[in-house]
Amino acid sequence: MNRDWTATARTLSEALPYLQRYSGAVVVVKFGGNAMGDDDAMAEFARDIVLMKQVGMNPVVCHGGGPMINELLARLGIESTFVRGKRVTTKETVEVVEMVLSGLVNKRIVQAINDAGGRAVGISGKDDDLMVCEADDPELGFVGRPIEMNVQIIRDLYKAGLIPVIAPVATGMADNETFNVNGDTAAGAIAGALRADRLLLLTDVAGVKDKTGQVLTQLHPDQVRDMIADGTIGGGMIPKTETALKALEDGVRAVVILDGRVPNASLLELFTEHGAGSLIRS
Ligand code: X2W
Repeated sequence: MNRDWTATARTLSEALPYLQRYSGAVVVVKFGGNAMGDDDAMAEFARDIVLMKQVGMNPVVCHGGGPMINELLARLGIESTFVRGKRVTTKETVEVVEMVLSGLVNKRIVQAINDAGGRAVGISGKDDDLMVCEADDPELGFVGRPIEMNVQIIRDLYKAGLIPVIAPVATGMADNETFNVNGDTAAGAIAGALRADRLLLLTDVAGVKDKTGQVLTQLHPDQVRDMIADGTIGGGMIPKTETALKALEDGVRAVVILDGRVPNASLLELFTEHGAGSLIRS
């Protein structure tokens, strides 16, 4: 292959202002189950995260894994039911949720980051009481809404050169209570508590679209509220944009909703003028 090495060098040079801007920045990356592809795509995601760390940023990975939970529940003969985008979670289901998220999915991401030369540590919202929840809605069972965040553990990890990888499973106020938390909700709560510079929501759509289906690259929170109210934003984009609005209120500087299946999606967003997806900021 005849590569244009001059272009590679120019790309690096053009990234300098972005590297300077984001030096020391805390970037929470939500990696949704739908954005996780095959092993190659996972390896590429991991390389992007390790690159962020290498250039002096503090990436914090919060993941989902809904499709992987569905798969194991199906194998066990348990039906998956969703209400307003959230899984109805019985005592039996929550055990499967914890096994899949804290076990399979979390360790797959940790391993991929470590294989890419990073130092990932996988935890869940239970570790050091990172995320304490109460029941979100009686109809949903053991679905948690974060009411208390203790993010010092995350700061301790990134200051020590480690990359935290967090599964959205949490403790309740009562003993032995386990809550299933929507991955976007958990990422937003963590980003908010950290006052993160960026929250990247990696999903399987290109971003927030207007009525004509065009992706909007920049949005003000008021615009997002109007679009939710008039129905332009619908379906699965509602919880994502609501998470974004809440995170901005909590002090996150900007939220980006982008397609995680695009190669190097995070790098495209952070280190190029082009950007990616929809950026929401006041
Ligand atoms: C989600 C947690 C995983 C998740 C679930 O049980 O599927 C609730 O719905 P994605 O891949 O980001 O959708 N929890 C309460 O959010 O995964």
